[in-house]
Amino acid sequence: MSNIKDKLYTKIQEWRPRTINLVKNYADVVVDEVTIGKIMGGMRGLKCLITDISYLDPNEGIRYRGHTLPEVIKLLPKPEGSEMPYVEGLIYLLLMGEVPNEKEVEEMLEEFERRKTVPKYVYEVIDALPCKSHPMIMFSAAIMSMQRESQFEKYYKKGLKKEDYWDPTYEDVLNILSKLPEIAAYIYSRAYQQDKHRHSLPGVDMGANFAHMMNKDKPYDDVSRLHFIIHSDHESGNVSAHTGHLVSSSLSDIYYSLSAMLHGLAGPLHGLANQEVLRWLQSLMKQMNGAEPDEEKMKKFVWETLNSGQVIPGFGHAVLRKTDPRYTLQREFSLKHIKDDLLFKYVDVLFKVVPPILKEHGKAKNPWPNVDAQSGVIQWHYGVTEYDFYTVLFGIGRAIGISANIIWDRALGYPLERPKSLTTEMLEEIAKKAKK
Ligand code: CMX
Repeated sequence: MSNIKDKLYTKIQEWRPRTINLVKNYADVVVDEVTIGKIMGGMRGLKCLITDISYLDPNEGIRYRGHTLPEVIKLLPKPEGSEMPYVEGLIYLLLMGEVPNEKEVEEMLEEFERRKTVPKYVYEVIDALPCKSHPMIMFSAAIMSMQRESQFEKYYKKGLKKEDYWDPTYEDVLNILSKLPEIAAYIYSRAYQQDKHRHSLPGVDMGANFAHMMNKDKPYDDVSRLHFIIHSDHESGNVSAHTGHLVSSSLSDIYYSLSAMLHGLAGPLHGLANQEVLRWLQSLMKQMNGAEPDEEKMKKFVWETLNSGQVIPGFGHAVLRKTDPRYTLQREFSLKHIKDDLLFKYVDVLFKVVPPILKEHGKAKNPWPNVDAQSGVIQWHYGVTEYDFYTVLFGIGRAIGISANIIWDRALGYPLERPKSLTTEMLEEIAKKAKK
């Protein structure tokens, strides 16, 4: 067993009695109320899931293992000369629940290094798809094609004990996470760069390697680190995380689970929103003839979008009730590195203009910007202008948190997810009785 896996096993053994105690002694304790509003409203806010990897406070934003995002950026070890930490260190934090030291990050880097070669057939699968396919389709197909490598499936067929499920899952997770950046970069070259792919650099971290494969200079390595880190986890109720967990609860392996979560991430109300932001911004800038942002004209454009029945992409959130700290971190990065970028100036004026309009419009519970309002703009500045690709970048990050959750789901023996459905008639009956 590697040092990391060994240590994780110790953590799992220490944690298990807490789960057993809750299930055994407190199963009947009421946590929340299921109302018709919650059932009809996409279970918004219903407290019915468990994860210890991250927690989303509506007014504070996400905490990874108890740490706010600014703390995560500050506390995790960084490559020399970089502003942003190792993504591999973040993976360690999410898995172990503690901030790694330099040596522990080094061990994680080694784990990734020895697993990162992508099998040749994965490229062939991507090549077999039309190069006009959406990059998310290529990404999902590539991940699915590797399902044949699953250690979980192999050992499950041989008769794996339930308490050991986490072990081959851990192997699957590291095997797939280490390959995602190269798969994504290959998709980028296949879709947009006439197949001019650059393979992985040995001996560098995920951020630097991705920048190399995307053929980008500094600070794109930090852009990548920041992007993967802030997108990695957002509790377990969002569509991608919940999908990953749900699929995995049937003991489908990580390849099925991650491919499925990508399909949820691909929707315009979720991960595709960063692409939508760019599309929307481009049409705004076109109307403005590429001039410097003008508040009054922008207000008019925002109202036109709302009045035509569309949402303002990059604003609002199902849980958050303030500016997303993931937005703020990217804004700070942008103010430092790309403050004269015209697109960024537009985004910054929207930050000022949109919230009061959404408040006046009166529908959105949260008028503030979310992560997607900024992320595409940074990519655009550094030359990744093909916004169909942005959800793939989100997907690399999100795969990290979902995978950490799935390892722990297995370690703690979480069961098959199976809520109960009712018919409209049944709800009407319940409603009638409650009125009497
Ligand atoms: N622009 C216009 N209307 C909005 C809005 C926005 N940005 N955000 C919410 N609303 C509307 C909703 O469409 C809903 O209208 P209806 O009652 O007519 O259906 C109403 O306000 C209430 O919605 P809500 O409770 O505030 O928000 P939800 O939990 O239903 O949805 C979200 C959350 C993110 C889907 C929504 O805010 C939205 O569509 N935002 C734009 C798309 C976006 O940026 N998505 C990315 C979110 C981050 C992520 O998960 O990746």
